Amino acid sequence: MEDDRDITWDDTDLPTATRDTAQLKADMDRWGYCLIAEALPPDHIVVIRERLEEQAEAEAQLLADAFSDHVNAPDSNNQWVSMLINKGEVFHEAIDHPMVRPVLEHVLGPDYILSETSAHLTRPDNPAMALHTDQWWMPPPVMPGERDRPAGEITRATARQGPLRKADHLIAAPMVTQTMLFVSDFTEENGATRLVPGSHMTGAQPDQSVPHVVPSIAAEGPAGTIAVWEGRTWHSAGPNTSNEIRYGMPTLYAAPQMRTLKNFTLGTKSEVLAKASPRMKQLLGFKIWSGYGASGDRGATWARPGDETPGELKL
Ligand SMILES: O=C(O)CCC(=O)C(=O)O
Repeated sequence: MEDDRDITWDDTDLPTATRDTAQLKADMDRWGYCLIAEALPPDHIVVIRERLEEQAEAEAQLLADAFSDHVNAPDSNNQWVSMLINKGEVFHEAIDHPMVRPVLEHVLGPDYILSETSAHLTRPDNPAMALHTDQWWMPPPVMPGERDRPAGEITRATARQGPLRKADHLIAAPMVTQTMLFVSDFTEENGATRLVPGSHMTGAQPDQSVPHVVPSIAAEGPAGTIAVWEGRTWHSAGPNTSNEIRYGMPTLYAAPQMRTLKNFTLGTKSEVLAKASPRMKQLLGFKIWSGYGASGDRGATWARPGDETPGELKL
């Protein structure tokens, strides 16, 4: 028998792609995800796609680890192209998109940083990825005196799993949010991202079985759409049963106190940094947040390389 903790949905209630910011925020609150319609025009998508195809092909040919991946099953037929920040200015608008900003601010607050800027290509026969959240590392809240889970001990494999039911205890806040730019049309057949509506309320990580044992929906839509989901929402890449490659561009954002998936302060190429606006430098993690992220200068606004900051001083 259903009760008010069960998470179920009527397809007609679920988010549809929109450009109405109030609706996007409401969808995030209620369902843990939203879809931004026509975020980038077709001509921009063509340029992004061409750059991505070229980069992915070159990495597949030139980099030995192009297909290595700790998230996907060994029989995967997919490819991640990471650190897109360094791989073409064509990607930069999608990384800091004006329609994504209010949604990020709604979920994470006014300050957030980039955690990853990547592309995910799933090829024909690529199986579904295991369902997961983007904050599997979050220690579950406990009652005073209850033994907590030491934060540094949690791994993807040992994160606490639970059923698709609204939690009856305190749950953690979202600390990250992910966007997915559809660089090709996303269809159920070509492996559109699977999302579990309402799963952000479970306070738990999903069962990681493939094929999935939990119901989900395919985030379908034309190229140029951006899907946004928050850090607690269960999701994965869907299986690609079509004969075409699915091109997606996931970008992960984190609250400013987090360690990020990619180390942009070290990994951003100097020529990219030289052209970066203050806003982009902030996203890359160079702006000090409440004293965190500083690199040695007291009271500074921006971190500087260690070699430019005071070291051992002698009188
Ligand atoms: O490629 C997808 O559809 C999903 C990617 C994903 O799950 C992730 O980046 O966390």
